[in-house]
Amino acid sequence: MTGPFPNHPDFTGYNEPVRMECDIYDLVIEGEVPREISGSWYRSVPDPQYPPMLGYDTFLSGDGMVSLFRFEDGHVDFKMRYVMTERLLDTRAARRSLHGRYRNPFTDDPSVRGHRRGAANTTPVWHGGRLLALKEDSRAMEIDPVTLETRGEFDYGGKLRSQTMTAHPRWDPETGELYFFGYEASGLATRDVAVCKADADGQLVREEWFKGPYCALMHDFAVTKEHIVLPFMPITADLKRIEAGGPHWIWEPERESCIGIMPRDGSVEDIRWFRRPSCSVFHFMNAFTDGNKVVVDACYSKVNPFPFITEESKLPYDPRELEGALTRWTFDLSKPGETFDEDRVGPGGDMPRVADRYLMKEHEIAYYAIVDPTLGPLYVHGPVGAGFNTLVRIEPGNGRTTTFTMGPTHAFSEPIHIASKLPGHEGYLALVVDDHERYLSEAVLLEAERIDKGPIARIKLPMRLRPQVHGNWVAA
Ligand code: V55
Ligand code: FE
Repeated sequence: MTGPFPNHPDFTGYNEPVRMECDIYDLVIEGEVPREISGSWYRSVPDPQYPPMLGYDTFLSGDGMVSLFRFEDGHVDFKMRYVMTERLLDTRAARRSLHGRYRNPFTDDPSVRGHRRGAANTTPVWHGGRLLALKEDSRAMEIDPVTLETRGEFDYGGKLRSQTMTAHPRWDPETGELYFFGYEASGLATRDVAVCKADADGQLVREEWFKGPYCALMHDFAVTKEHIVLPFMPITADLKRIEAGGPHWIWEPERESCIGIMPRDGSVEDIRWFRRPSCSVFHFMNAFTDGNKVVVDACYSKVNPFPFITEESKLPYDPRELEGALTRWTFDLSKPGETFDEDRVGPGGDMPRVADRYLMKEHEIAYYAIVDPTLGPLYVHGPVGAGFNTLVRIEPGNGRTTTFTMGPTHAFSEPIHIASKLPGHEGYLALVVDDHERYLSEAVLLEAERIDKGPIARIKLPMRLRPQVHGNWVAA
């Protein structure tokens, strides 16, 4: 048996753990899935096997589950499996949770000291013929793309020196290369950051280290055809605090944000630093180089968005401070100095996506999710506590937006983009939508150019899914 989960927003409502591995053959579909859509949509879901050992742990610690919507000939099959990490194997052997605080091994049960504790719960990434389940505090876990069975830890054949790999690698569709980084590369709370590249075959061909200005929660980065953008924003770690059993991260709003830009084919010796007051960006929409300028679209927020980090920083949590905007940062490399331009291009939101054809180049069109507070009450959903209720299509060049919503009761996860083979067709968006009244989830398929027209297909599940983190589409 297992006891009940804590009565806390990270474990109640839609965040109540589901813990179910399953297969569903031929889901019920309202509407029609175009037959040209053929491939696999993988999603990563944190879903804790057991209640937290210390009474509370964040949503972000949940054991990684990978789910798969497989599209073929207008049909969709569904599959969901745990990633069999060392963390989960240890937990299952003991039939209870053995891990203490988020990213603090000093709070673990002594029986797992020295064991790997990564949960592989953030992003499924397909590269070099491998499906990787990623979490930024660890190396990748390799998954069978058809059965979702876990193959084991993946460290590029023993070549990767970094102890960690970001959950947000950046793929160059023209070269097939995967750019990534690892922070805390030499261990807990270290300032070492590894900048890495795998070639189209999935071989590690580059790994270079540098020391960041401080140890920051570097959740994402940006890459253009010519530059790599390495952001440090002051959610910071300190080894002494962690060793004393304290929180891994605290938010230090009095510190600066530092953004490092290096030539993509240059070296870490060439990083140039830019600065601004503290801010928080978890995801970058896309970035491109235009002459001397590096342009980065960021899902900007004035403060750290995670309630548990604000609480553990002993700062007051005021959701009104979460003001944000889709923000365009322009770094003019022809000018001296450490400042850069900022322009608001759209409403505050997150979970950005651009079509593969725009990756690392100027994106005329992009998609992301927002919370429209005028729609109605917000429901508990995901790690920040409130679900998105509106999907936005934006043309960042002119600020034009269109939206799609299903009302306040339906919470949106991150959209994926599926390219169409039809000439001039903008492709499709798919996202999981969670119904807070009926407690059922579904996948919704939209024409990317006309999200305001509503779904062309609603792919129904007979149960509630736990909110996902990220997903990716892999064409057949
Ligand atoms: C994030 C998610 C994580 C994590 C750190 O969305 C940051 C941001 C699901 O795990 O460990
Ligand atoms: Fe992320």
